Amino acid sequence: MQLELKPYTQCRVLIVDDEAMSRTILSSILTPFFSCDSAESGKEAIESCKQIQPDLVLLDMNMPDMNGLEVCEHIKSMPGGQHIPIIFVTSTNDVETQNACWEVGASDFIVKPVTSSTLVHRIKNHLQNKLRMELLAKMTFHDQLTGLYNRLYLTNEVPLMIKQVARDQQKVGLIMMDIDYFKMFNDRYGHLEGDICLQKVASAIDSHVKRPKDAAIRFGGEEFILLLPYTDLAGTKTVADNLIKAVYDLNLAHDSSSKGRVTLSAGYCSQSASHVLEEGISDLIEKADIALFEAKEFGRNRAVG
Ligand code: GH3
Ligand code: MG
Ligand code: MG
Ligand code: MG
Repeated sequence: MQLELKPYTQCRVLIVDDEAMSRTILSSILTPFFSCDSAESGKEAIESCKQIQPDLVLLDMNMPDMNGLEVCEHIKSMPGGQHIPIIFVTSTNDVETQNACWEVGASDFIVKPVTSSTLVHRIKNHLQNKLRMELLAKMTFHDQLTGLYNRLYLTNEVPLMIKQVARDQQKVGLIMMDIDYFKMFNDRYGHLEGDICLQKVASAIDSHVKRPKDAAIRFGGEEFILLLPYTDLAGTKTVADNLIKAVYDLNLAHDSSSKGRVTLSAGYCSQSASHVLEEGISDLIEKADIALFEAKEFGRNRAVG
């Protein structure tokens, strides 16, 4: 997993101002340090936020279509918008205006004319905080070795997603996977090769994540879960069979296994999301686990539902 903060030059700063001269001045100050985009109205700013997901917004207060306060409120209510720092840059410097900015969620307030170096450093500070928070969130919910989601994600974030699927009266599919004879793999090739094998298998599983709400999770040592919202049993079976084949096709040597290569076994199930909400995600996991046990019993390298 990538644990470094991206460089400032890759951070997207959106400059919002209705006056062309202001946009030009701000752009020329900031372009050497950040990746800048600009918008000349409130509506355009909101559209840009949807399109490019900026890392920070510099926002003018007085604009003809929407004032800065309205734009700020709107951005803060968009998905992911609450994490975008918004800095007001304005010539209006009275206490009421400043307070109104803080109330709608401003991260900072800078009075025109701006001092170039102060502006650049303030932006850098806000960006650093944002990037650190993003990194922490990523570390909290991801497994370090494989980069897949971890169990904390499963227990803390997945129930929220299942609630949405229940509201839509749809099903949730779950595939529980376990690498076959992995203890023998470690014994034969060593623990470090074992780690590399885990990464390759995880990446094969991750490549089956097709939709934004699908989630590949490292459940334990060599056990993985693929969670498929809005998927019935037939759909879940198709994905499970494809996964078994994908890992087989990696053709990773494992001469202590009967197949001569690394293989996967899987158990799968699908249930209505409202049932999962009532019984808990552990019920779904248990069902898949029982099916996984059968897959092992029936000879491994297969999916059972
Ligand atoms: P089965 O086919 O029945 O699943 O047998 P198995 O050997 O795969 O299952 P077992 O549960 O006996 O062994 C799992 C092994 O996975 C043992 C453990 O050392 C290894 N393992 C767990 N986590 C890691 C890890 O992070 N890295 C490596 N290299 N090995 C791990
Ligand atoms: Mg203006
Ligand atoms: Mg296991
Ligand atoms: Mg195993």
